[in-house]
Amino acid sequence: MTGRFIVVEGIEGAGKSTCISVIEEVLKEHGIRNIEYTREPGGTAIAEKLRTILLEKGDEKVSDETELLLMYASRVQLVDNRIRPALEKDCYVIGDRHDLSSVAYQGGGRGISLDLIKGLKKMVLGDFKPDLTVLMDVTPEIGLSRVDNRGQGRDRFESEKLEFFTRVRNCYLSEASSDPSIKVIDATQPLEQVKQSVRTVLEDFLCSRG
Ligand code: T5A
Repeated sequence: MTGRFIVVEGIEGAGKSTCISVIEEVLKEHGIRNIEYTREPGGTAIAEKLRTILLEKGDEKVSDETELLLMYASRVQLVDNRIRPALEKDCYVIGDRHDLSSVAYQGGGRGISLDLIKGLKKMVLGDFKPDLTVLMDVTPEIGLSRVDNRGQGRDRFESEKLEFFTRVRNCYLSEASSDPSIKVIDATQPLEQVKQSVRTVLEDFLCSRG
């Protein structure tokens, strides 16, 4: 595959949308026009139905294992139907979340064994992984206050307690410490500085790829 898969990760309100717009800007400045956008969970007709099930607040409790399996069901639909075909056509794919979200939320947050999650990933997606992951790092206090400032209420995940997001964040940072393809951005900085940090990461990535 000749395309590149760039993923943006982070807890709620970390500023992933801002990061995605900077990545798009830098790619275009480098003359890259073939860009596809994805979000997870979601991104295909079936995966969007799974997204609705996963995010809505209902009376029936979603078991942690159900949540994990639905996340992967959605991901496989997206990788098979959109991401791999786009990469094969030399596209750059910018993903709003991918596999690392399952490690951080279902592993770190819910407490499901990381070995189990990584085994499941290997079984359904093999060695498929992003070329670059930009991890927008904020404290849960800041992230959730930004979510609340939007005034759109909280979905099923956003309604979790602060401690849940602290575990998610710690798991993200722990994974980043052992994987050089994950670049951490201090997303508590003022917006202009955050944008500059993302820009630097992208420029370095494109430079290293020649
Ligand atoms: N999930 C997902 C799992 O549990 N497992 C998985 O495997 C996967 C794939 C997805 C949910 O599913 C979970 C994680 C999620 O809970 P979603 O709607 O896609 O749900 O949720 P998010 O991805 O978290 O989307 P958000 O919109 O909440 O987060 P963003 O995109 O990071 O937030 P963004 O960019 O809109 O920024 C939030 C606000 O902050 C401001 C922005 O202007 C915006 O208003 N802001 C800043 N303000 C000040 N200074 C800065 N530096 C700022 N940066 C942004």
